Amino acid sequence: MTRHYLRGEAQARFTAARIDAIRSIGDLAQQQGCEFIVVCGDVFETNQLSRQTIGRALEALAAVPVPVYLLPGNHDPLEPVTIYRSPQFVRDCPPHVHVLTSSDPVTVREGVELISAPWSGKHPDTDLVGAAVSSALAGPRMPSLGQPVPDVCAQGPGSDLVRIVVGHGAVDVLDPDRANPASIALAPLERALADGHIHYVALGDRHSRTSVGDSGAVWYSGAPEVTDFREHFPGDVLVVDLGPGAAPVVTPHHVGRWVYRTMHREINNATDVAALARDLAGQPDKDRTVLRLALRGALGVADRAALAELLEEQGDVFACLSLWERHTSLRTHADGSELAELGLGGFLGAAAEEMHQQAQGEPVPAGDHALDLAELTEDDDPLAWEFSAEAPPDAQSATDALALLYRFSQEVTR
Ligand SMILES: [Mn+2]
Repeated sequence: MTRHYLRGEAQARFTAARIDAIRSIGDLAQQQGCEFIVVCGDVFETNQLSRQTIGRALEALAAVPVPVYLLPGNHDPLEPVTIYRSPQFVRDCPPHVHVLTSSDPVTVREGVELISAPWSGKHPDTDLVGAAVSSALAGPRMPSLGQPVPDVCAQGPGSDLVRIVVGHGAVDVLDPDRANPASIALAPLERALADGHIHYVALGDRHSRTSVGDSGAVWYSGAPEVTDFREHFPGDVLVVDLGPGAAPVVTPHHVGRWVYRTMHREINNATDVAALARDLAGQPDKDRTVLRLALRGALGVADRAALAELLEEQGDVFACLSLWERHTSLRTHADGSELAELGLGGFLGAAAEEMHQQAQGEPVPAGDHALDLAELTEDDDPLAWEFSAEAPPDAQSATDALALLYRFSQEVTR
């Protein structure tokens, strides 16, 4: 999974964390006495991955001490080029790792059956889970799940067979796309659960851990490592205790090591900058934290320079530190006193004076610019200075330029 905002080695560690999660899940399965693991789709980000990614995933899976069942999802469907039939996967897949390639029930052991709904392409035109459950419960007669399931079912209530449904995709009650033909219908699953025909529905696709409906038996575990800011309770896996005739006991366990966090702050003076500095310094596990800041306020030139320096320093230790542009509004005001402090003379002093005039809204004669403001832009500056070579000179750009000049001058002074 590539994240364009992760620079340098951070992307490599983000990638490695996904492999580490496999080992953590294996360790947890052993500690908790789990009989087996199901992964409900999107095991792989795409069907075209490097040999290294596939090889490392299979190495990690080989170390998992219990059987693992992998469901193809929309990212890794069973299309002709599926990763699951690639020569490397077929050759190196450990014997205790099984790919759920059809909706035929799979016996994990006597008394435990998986009803799985693998994706065979990126855009199914039907509720694959509903179809798989209908087919498994009805045997050769295959009524739609919308019909009452006959009680004469060979393995119905009263038998000791535990049936676990393994599916991928959006459940209809949570799907914003009302017209999606592939939505998983919840109501028939809840009826089948209530009637004791199935005992648990394990779902993948949502990265947020989510209990669906009121049965307590339909869950998305969420992604075992966080992938975005919008996720709720990511980084968990679910340990599910199941038995015939008993409600499932579902316990989340945290295995993820990365964190995505958003901080909103009002920044109007040196005290606010210092408070932000303390907050940033106090964040744990910075090298595994993607932090975005929503900053609002107005700062003098010196405080603005201090903020820029703070963000630059902390940007080096966080996996990623960025301003959330949509929710950031920072203005700078210049009263000239800070620049006087720096005691700039000559060319720089003249440039500073000109920028100061412009910052106060005083017009500067055309063709008489001591400094080209556009040359001061820094693409990678975390403060995202908003200069544009095409824009006419304006007071805010001049103020930002003053703040930048103040910062550079201080660095030279030190
Ligand atoms: Mn998906």
